[in-house]
Amino acid sequence: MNALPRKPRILALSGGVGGAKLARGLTRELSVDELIVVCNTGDDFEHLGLTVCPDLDSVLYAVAGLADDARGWGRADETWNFLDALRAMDGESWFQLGDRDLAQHVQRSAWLRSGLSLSEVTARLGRAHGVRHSIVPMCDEPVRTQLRTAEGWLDFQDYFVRRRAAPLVHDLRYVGAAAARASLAWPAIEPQLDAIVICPSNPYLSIDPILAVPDWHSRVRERRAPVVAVSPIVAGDALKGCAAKMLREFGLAVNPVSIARHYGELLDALVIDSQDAKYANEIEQLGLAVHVTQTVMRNDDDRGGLARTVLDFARGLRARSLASRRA
Ligand code: FO1
Repeated sequence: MNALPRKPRILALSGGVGGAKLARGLTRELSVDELIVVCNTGDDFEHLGLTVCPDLDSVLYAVAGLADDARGWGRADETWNFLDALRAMDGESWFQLGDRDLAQHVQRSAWLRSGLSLSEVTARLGRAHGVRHSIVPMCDEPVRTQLRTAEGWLDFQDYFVRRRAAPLVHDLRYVGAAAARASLAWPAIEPQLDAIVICPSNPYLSIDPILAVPDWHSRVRERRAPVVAVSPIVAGDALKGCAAKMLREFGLAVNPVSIARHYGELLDALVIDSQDAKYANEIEQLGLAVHVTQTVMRNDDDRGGLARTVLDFARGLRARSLASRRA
């Protein structure tokens, strides 16, 4: 396994897609000793006998420069021979596995079957792709996100991909999270942290599963460094995925104020998009610091730029809180 940085400055919590973009930006701004990215594994599932870890893979592929940016998941320059052959046999083709991506799932599953932990397997996959930064699963035990819908409890991928996120969602649960242990030893890391960054990922589907692991929840709650989130909601919508749909179904406004309220006391500050500047006051009234900037990441310049902005903002907050503690 890659040695984890002993003195990381930034711990990022991430899902796939939007989170992976900021994670890539952070790896461009921070050295391998300064960053750890903790990924959601609540989306993981067993499919065709393979263990598929979509968010870990989205982050690994994004950081390695292998991601398909337009699709938001899987690899660029993909071919689909396996899927076509499977379809011709009337196999389970609702979840699209590209040929190159398939190799990742086959190799991961073989390593897991040989007894390696998901953390070790992820480090090996990262090394194989030339990733030097630490990208770790939130825990080694399986955790599975399920949604209570009008059709009953559904497994995440069944809801999200097979049913195209159409069923109305009433509730969520993260099966296995309560008994899971965080993948990282904390005492060695915490004192050096400048900030915990919550990437612009779906709070219910990507960040809450991480926080449902009791170790992660207490670490975030008892942090010394500021927790800074980037809103996944921009101009009344989610850039990708179903965060906006879920907010609506829970009777909440689709704006960054709902994101701030959702994280509540776990959050010190929120970065919101310039298009949502009008919400800054309302969020400040909740006791949070706010930074308004362009958060939409179309290319690597945007990803690096947003990472820089978030880091400067977080370090400013950290310096202010240290100064006020000294005063
Ligand atoms: N998302 C889809 O909407 N359709 C797919 O067929 C699909 C396949 C897929 C294969 C590998 C992988 O790593 C991710 C894949 N995703 C697909 C994305 C994934 O289901 C979700 O985007 C994430 O779990 C949400 O972060």
